[in-house]
Amino acid sequence: MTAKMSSKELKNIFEKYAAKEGDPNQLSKNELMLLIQTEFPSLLKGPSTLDDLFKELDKNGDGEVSFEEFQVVLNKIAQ
Ligand SMILES: [Ca+2]
Ligand SMILES: [Ca+2]
Repeated sequence: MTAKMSSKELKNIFEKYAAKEGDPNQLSKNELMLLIQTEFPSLLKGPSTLDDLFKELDKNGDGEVSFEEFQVVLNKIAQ
């Protein structure tokens, strides 16, 4: 059901949510939660929780997700 999404479309979504609070180029956990719940709710079905997803995406462990880190989601929704 998920249409293939380009990196550009993903960037638009990222920027929309990343700008809600704090650094506009980084997703906080709150912002990620909103984004996933609204745009990709299917990612939270099954065993992975938002906490798991956030930890997985935040590769450098700074507590926020940059667009570079966020792009991993593209592979997930393509599955
Ligand atoms: Ca932000
Ligand atoms: Ca990070």
